[in-house]
Amino acid sequence: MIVPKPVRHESRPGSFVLDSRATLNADPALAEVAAWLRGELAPVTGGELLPGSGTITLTLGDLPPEAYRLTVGPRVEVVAGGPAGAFYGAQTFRQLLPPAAFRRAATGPFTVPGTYVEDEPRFRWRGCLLDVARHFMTKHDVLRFIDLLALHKLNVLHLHLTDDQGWRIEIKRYPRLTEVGAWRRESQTGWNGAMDGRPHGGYYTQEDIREIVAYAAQRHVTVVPEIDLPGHTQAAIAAYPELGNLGTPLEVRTTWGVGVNVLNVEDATIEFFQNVLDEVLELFPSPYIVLGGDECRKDQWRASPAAQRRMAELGLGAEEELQSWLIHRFDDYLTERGRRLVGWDEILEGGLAPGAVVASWRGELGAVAAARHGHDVINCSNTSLYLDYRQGPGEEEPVPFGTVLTLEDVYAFEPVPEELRGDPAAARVLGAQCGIWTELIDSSRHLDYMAFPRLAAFAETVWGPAERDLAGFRDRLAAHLPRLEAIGVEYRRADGPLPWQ
Ligand code: TNX
Repeated sequence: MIVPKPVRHESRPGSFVLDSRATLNADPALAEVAAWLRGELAPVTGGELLPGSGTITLTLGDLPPEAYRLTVGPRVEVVAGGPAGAFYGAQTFRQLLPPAAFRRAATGPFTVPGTYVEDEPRFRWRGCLLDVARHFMTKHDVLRFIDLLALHKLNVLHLHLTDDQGWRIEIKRYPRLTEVGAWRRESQTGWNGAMDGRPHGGYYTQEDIREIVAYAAQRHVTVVPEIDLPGHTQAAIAAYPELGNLGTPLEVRTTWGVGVNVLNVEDATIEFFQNVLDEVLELFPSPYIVLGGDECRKDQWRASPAAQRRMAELGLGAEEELQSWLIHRFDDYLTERGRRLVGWDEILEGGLAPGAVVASWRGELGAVAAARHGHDVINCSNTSLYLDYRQGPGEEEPVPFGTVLTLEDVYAFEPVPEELRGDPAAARVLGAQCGIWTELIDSSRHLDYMAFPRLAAFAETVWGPAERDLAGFRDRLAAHLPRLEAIGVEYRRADGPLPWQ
């Protein structure tokens, strides 16, 4: 009962016993995977899982990089196309152990029934966005979350690092971004009076970021940073008022919703963010960098003589074109440095920058349009994948946010939008991504509740075949939930929340 469901999974005669006598041999190219597996199995094996007669072996074979074959009999053999495949094979092996093996203090020996698994993912972008701007998650919480993504064979953590309500990454050249921008004061107003209003803050130092990126890389998760602009920038403007349009100081925003404060379009502002990006690129090896582009209100540009002058100089007729011009400049900047810009689907408005990848969130229309124009697309549809939405209609749900998105809704999701099926443009869909926006999620505990088990359903949709089998998924989930429990994940129970909120 593996989650996500492998391509092929059969029983075989015999069994394997995992105890302190087990040994682990790995191809040198898989040394990191072996080190990780030794660490994960240490509570079960009671020690080192040293190289020896090779009761567990990790080897390379002629397969795609993320594919693996796992055979369990008197020995355990993982044959993989590359380190990622070996890692997924090892993750599958862990799931063949009893749930107790996921405890930090586990007592073996554990017997694993004879098994053969053949597996590889359908999509290469299997992502989850975590908004650490609205509510900061500690480094420890992020590392733990990366382990949970990896357990489900997800491979992208999109970290939403900046927004109106907080700037969460240290930038050495501009210390006020975190000295000022990472902290918001107490307030009584807001969209959700019950949970908003407390003073709040926090940020990651560059050392923290390096650690997060390296930890994720060991687990074959790419951390894709987002610096949201030109909207969602009030925290940055609070730190450096010259970035805004008003010429008067602002504070880090203490309410939710789409704000009016956006960046100005001066050369100095573009240069400021290019300098920020220089540090970001240094920290994140990700080929993809997200620069937002979402929900940018144009009111201030309409009212600003400087913005209007710029539009006249550039011969632009509408403010949407001004945003598009700005995004093009950043697209050029990233392209020159060998990276690709990802933007939310609003970057389609006013003309899409040539190399840009579209993260389509407002349903799937953006995904269809961008793919047909030859752009790579990540399906982030809010109607299927926004895990900040409530999981049931009940009064006792901890999130007053209106839309209901059940486990079954997520499981029914298909990464390739219906309109693109059978169209060669479907090949432009790199994959899909859940969104965990945290206006109303203020702890790791609450994050667990919103993410699980819906993230397990998502993993099946983006790893496994296009066909859905809800009954089969329910069975797999019944076997999987005790693993989450052993890890200490407070997932949502089928009958609703426990009264901890
Ligand atoms: C829309 S998705 C947003 C976020 C909010 C989210 C709440 C996107 C690109 N923008 O700023 O947090 O809705 O669900």
